[in-house]
Amino acid sequence: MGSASDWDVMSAACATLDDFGISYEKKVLSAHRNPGPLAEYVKAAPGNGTEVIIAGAGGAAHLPGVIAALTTLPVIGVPVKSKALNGLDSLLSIVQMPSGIPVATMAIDGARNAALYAVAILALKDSGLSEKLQEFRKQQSDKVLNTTTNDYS
Ligand code: RP5
Repeated sequence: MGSASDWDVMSAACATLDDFGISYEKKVLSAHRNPGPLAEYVKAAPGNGTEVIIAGAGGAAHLPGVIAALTTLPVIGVPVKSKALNGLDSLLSIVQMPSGIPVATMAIDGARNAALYAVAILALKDSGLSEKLQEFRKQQSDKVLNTTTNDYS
């Protein structure tokens, strides 16, 4: 994430990865305040076993795009809601990538979905994880189907 102030939002990604038993590293590095260390970190990522990068940032949210420019690992961007423009600035900064350097852009504050998207990518080559993801979807579906009027009236 671009700042420790993003943690309130990005912690949902970690919680979801924990639920699926996926190991991860969480790190604060800013595209603007730490460009050099960020580049070193991203370039080293494939060598330490990183397979997917989730990048959350707000405002002039260039972090996911800069990371995507530095690596061919899949990058999932989370636009963090900003104070000034409610996250619209973050969303547009992340989603409008130039052709050739994609970032999979989630909803504003969509850290949980970012983790689920990472799980889906990792599940392509991990049958156990794929089963967990399918079970998660089934439970989610059942929860909706088992909703009664008592739950909302
Ligand atoms: C972005 O600026 C960060 O991702 C954060 O969302 C926003 C504000 O950062 P702080 O000023 O709170 O460190 O780079």
